[in-house]
Amino acid sequence: MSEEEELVYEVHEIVVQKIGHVPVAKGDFNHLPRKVKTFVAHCVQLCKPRGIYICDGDQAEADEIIHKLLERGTLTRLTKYQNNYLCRTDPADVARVESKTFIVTENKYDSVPHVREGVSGTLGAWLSPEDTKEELDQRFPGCMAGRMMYIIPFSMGPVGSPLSKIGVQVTDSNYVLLCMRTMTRVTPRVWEVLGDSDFVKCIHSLGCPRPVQRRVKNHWPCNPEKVMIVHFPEQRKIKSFGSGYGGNSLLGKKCFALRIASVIARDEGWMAEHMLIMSITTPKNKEFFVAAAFPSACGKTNLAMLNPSLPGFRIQCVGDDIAWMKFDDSGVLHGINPEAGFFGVAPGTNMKTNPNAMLSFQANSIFTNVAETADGGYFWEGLEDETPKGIGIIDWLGNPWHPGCVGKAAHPNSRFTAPASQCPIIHPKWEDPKGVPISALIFGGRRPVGVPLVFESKSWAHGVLIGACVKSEATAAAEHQGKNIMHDPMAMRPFMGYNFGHYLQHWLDLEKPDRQMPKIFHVNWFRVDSKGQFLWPGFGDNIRVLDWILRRCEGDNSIAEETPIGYVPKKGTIDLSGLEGINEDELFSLPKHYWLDDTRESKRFLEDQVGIDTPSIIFKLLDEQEEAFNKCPE
Ligand code: OXD
Ligand code: MN
Repeated sequence: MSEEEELVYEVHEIVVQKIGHVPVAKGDFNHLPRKVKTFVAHCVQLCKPRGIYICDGDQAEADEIIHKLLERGTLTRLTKYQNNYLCRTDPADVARVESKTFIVTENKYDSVPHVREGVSGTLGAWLSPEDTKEELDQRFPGCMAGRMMYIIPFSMGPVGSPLSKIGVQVTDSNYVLLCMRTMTRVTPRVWEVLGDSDFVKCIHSLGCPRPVQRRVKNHWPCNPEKVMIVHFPEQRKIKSFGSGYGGNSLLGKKCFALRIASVIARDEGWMAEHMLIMSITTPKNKEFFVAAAFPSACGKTNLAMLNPSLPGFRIQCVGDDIAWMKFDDSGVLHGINPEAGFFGVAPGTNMKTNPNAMLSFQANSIFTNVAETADGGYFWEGLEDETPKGIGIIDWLGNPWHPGCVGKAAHPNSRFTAPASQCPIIHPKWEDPKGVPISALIFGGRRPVGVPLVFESKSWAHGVLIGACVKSEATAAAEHQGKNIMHDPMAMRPFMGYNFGHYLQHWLDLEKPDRQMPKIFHVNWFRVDSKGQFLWPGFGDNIRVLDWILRRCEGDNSIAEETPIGYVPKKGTIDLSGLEGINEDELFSLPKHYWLDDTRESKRFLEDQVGIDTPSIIFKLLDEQEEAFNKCPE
């Protein structure tokens, strides 16, 4: 019996139900599955909320919560649209806090790799169970005093799909409840599907018990000094304290669907990845699904909803951020989007860069830390041409703003939260419990120099190496300033739930003779010329690269040539019709000394960061790459 199951709780059903002395404000505690009752009772005893609210996901619940948040001033109605709201957070709570995010296991090396002595590890942070207990004991006891505790039943993936998983989140934030309703499937059907099985336990608190100890800014209670997000993969549990912001508080997303799910996936033989899933139908009416992993803020949402510039192609979106994939009995990899909404970076999104995203959030959406126009609209950098000229704008901090002002109108990590079902090109099978068959996996990053527009791995293992070597220019979401290139292996650096070396081995082990292994590619839309100008137009023109990828998936060997980094397109095999001034030679060149340096740097990174946990084939392939470049003419 676990510590939680041993707890004794009493339910009194006289006037209102009570757990201990805490009244149940909504819902029927008696009808919850047994293990959920135990979990909730434990949370009540620990957090001491003033009441318990068991969520049912219906519209009346949303109306009630929105009404409360409007009254309090946390949300403002954006009157230009239907049921759209603006939320300004405390300016100290605007992004994921990687430095306070930990994985807790008995054995350190289950969580993180053996790094070289004197090197600080960047692939996840481990905290011992003892230190974790000490930290959490300073935070959680009584942390919900004077606040309601919301109990949120949610399914990641279609309710009841064999690929889906169930979580229960308790939170004292009704903003979090509202967003969880969009980003996951919140419904009492979850209780039925769950029965007596286990679920992922998610405990979230703003860390602001009443009476509040710190000044609350923007009606956004939080506790930035004490933020802590801890994952217990062995217990399938997450505890998050002090932040109400997206990735820290919507625990179904990064915490569950990536960090905890990557561990479940390893144990059960599947994959939980930071990948979009999209469908491409060719002019010959053949449909393919691909999954693609790019580091945060590299345009996954834009690619997932691409508006193709080549005639005859059709794109449909399955998901924009996370893919759960499993080989079926016939050896075909099938993927689902475990999420139900988009939590996208707002700045840069407009009718040119991503019309389908724009159309997804014209109603029923929440905008966090964007600017507001005087006519009740949203505004952010990138919307200048789509906003009435001269209109009054209030920035994300609540101050008047006009073009040319110092400072940004919207926070660079400001977000839209929109139901995926509202995307005009959402795939009819996006909720298919079987998932969709995946033909290709694509990695990518922002690589201004050296890296060609597209290349293909020589084998599955070589594809794993390509994923392990993903790097990108740093972004706002990654908490870093400046333009340095950072390693983000598999685009999972901030989201790894276990030892990255073991993760690479898990990927390698997925290859089996009776499986149709997807082909693996790497793309780079961001290469620049010597003047710093992009060599590739990107956005809708990326269909030209996808077209080449699909022809490779169909087995066209005439369009590729082998190089030390893999297969690249033979000159003239990417469809450039209607495009002018593309410098194919520069776009595809493989500068020998750049690649020698890059290969050695990647090797050093893996030696430093993954050390003895790195599967030996990875180093062997890197050595082969270095040798092949050494043999290339100057
Ligand atoms: C995200 C991220 O929010 O990757 O999706 O940071
Ligand atoms: Mn992401």
